[in-house]
Amino acid sequence: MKNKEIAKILFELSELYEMKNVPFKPRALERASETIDSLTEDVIDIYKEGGIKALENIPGVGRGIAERIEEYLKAGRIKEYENMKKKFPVDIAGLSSIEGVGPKLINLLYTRLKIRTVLDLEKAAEAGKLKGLPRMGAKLEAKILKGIEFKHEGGGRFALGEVLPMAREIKTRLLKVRGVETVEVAGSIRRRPETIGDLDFLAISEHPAAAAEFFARMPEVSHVYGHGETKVLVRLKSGIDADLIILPKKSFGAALQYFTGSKDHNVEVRKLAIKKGWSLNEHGLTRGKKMIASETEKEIYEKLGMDFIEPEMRTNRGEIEAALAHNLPKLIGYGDLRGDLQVQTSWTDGKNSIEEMAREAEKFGHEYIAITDHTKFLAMTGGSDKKKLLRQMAEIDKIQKKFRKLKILKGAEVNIMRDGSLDIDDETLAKLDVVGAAVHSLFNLSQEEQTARIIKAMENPNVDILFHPTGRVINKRKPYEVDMEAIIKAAKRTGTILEIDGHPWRLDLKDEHIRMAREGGVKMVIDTDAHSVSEMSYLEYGIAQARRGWCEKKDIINTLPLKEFLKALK
Ligand code: DGT
Ligand code: CA
Ligand code: CA
Ligand code: ZN
Repeated sequence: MKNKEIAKILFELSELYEMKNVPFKPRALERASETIDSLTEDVIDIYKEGGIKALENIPGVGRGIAERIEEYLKAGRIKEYENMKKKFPVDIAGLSSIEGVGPKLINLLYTRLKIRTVLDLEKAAEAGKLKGLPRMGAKLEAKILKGIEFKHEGGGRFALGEVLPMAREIKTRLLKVRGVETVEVAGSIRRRPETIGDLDFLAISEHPAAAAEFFARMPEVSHVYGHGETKVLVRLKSGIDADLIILPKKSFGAALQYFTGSKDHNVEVRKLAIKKGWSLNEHGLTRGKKMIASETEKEIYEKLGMDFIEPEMRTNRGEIEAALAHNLPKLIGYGDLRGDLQVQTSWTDGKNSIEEMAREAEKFGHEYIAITDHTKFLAMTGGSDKKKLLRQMAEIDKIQKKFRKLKILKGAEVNIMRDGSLDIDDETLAKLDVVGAAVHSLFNLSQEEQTARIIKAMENPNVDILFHPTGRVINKRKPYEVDMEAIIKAAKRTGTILEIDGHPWRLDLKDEHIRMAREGGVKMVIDTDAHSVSEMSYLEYGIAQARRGWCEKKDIINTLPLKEFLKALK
């Protein structure tokens, strides 16, 4: 799939034109970049099926952009981009990902200080060199340093949602290579944490050389670090590293267990082997020279006296003890949800209509979907006031008639104000089926004030769900200060449901809070926070998050049929 690469080039092109103060072009390129980035369909397939005409049918893609995409698909490059890049050899995407850095500044940084990378920028900021630039004060310099620091804390790691589709795509292609019998993506990807350092592929093949050759020559590879007979290490154009290890079938389980990690989990498992006088490594579980188990992970865990531990739980936070005592939770499954509960539409800042979102929900086999557009305090999204909400409710009644099985629930994502009140009156809220409340302002309040404000909102009998309870955005914004223990207690007392927001940039609640909520007897929902039909596939990230928080089916109320689900709300 080339979508990500194309989206990145279009984005950089838009910034390059913006630096030159070219009108209109930058916006058009940026819009096209965003759409292509969120397409579920592969641009290559679209092109193969319908040529340049089909490309032009992608929303936001006009003739000019379609031609550029065609050029990239045919020649593997876009001449215009390469020429501009030659004159301006700067890591634009990297620099723009820092809070406070835009195209104008990137231009200034390069022409005045020859800054090309985030590292160059960091050095210059630390040396106090930025202050001397026009329109650049100490305050902006400090903001940039803070932005860089926050990025470092993420360690340059990629969000799971950025790399999982790519990993799956590579796996599919590897499976077609001659002699390849099995491929697994091991490492962190298999455990589904929020961010990923690099990709670890394992394959069984009778012709390791063919698989290795294929992997090293994949079109998305930008650099080959090493290419042996059974091991290949590469960097991909998207900036992430990937390894492939090719193994014989008989040791695949041991290798999969070893390379799935986490390292902390493995260390503890190996200790159990050592206690028995055995040894465990990527080749197998052995007693002296005798092989005890190696072909499947399950055998290895069983021989060590444990139940099989799902990859999402392998963090060494109690799962080994639970597996030895045979009381691991039976985790919620990836097919267990019956509906999506946070969905924005073109009534506010979503890209698709209510009907389009509902059709997509049908495709997923959902029984219900809640339409939860923003409300008026979020003015920039066109948030609904009372009148608009009432109009939308009437519209939903109309659209509902076109659907036989799917129930379209009327909802809203209301804003929690400073004093814990909401931006829509209770009488109107009472008419909705589902009300989610969220903090979208005043992220810097003290923990005491923030917590009190949220609890006040939870006490409102119309508030069913607390949306994205900590407000963090992965690699971009820290969570606000909030006492999660107090929130969980309040959820229990008031019967408020906590959301596990599956949007890959949010994943909020996070795993440890999910576990706390579950142990506190609080129910949760998993939803997508989708702003377009393509984002409705994000449920799987929410489910992974719930599994990492040890959730069973009964902990998540949108596993229930519609009637019971509605009863579980306030
Ligand atoms: P990442 O890539 O940072 O998101 O995280 P991982 O877990 O994929 O880490 P990575 O790619 O360095 O290594 C893949 C797996 O290999 C890791 O989860 C566990 C295993 N592994 C790597 N190094 C060691 C080690 O020194 N000891 C043990 N027991 N396992 C290791
Ligand atoms: Ca890895
Ligand atoms: Ca690795
Ligand atoms: Zn929104």
